[in-house]
Amino acid sequence: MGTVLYSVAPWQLGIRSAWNALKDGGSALDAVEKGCSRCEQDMCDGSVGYGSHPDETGETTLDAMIMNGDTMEVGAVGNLRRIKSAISVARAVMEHTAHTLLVGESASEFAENMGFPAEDLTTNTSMTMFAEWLRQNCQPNYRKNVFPDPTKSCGPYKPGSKVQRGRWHQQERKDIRSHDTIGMIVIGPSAQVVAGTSTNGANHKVPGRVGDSPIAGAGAYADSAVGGAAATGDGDVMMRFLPSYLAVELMRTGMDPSSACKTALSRIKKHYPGFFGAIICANTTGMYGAACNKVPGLSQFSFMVSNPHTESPIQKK
Ligand code: SD4
Repeated sequence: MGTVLYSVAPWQLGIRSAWNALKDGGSALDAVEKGCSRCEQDMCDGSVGYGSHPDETGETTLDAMIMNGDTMEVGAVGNLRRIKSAISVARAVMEHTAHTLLVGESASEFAENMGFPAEDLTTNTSMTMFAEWLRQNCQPNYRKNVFPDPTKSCGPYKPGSKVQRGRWHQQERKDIRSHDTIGMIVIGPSAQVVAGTSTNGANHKVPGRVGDSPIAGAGAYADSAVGGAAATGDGDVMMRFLPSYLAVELMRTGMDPSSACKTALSRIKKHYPGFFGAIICANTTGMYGAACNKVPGLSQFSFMVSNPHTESPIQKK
């Protein structure tokens, strides 16, 4: 019937929704959309969907993409505001426009025009996170945009300042709970490969920041002639290396999925040995693999698989 691969935390409901979509006769595109949507609605781990990971102004924004490996079409949204169903908006971009990626306020206006409801993406949880971050990092007169102390890590931004504003605190970058993505590869009954992602990105990001998740070849990639890949982790670093594209291209040369995943991550590791990230890959024969850059003492990523041999998802680390 097909295979569903799914990263990264044990969010069983997402993979079950995708698998059920295939069982009900849906396409691989439907399965990716349903699986990611389920996680968006459930606010999986606070890392996907609304209500968590506010930016430096307290707003939660979303990134998502979907790629059809039959046609090589991609639909994606970055920094999407006010709309909860990021993966469905991404699919609408793919199916109802000639474009690939829409961002920010314009993406939200597109979504509203397409009938998606505008809703508040903040919750008590996200407001509490924001308030705590302000308290710990910003000057009391943050609201007035006056920053006598340039070592504090929130705006306004000035040229020449070496302060890594908007960068997550080092510990936070390495804590899986402060950022994560649902990344999904589905190989449908007709061997169509579809990959997709959805996330609310990095906690306390600079407004306007778009991560790797909605970038084709970075967050995910699919080619029905070969297979698919999806990545999670420190998107600011990972998107510089297009790891999902590289993994698919390595599988095209005949490399097995596990080795392709490892090789794609090792490129990043060469320049950023301490980066935190992971990738999953599957080829059209149903073989799959995953790799993770292990950072000592820190939480690790996991992934899940459903296929005709193991209808209940198996979780792997
Ligand atoms: C991002 N890659 O926005 C996403 C978040 C993530 O583990 O997956 N973090 O950078």
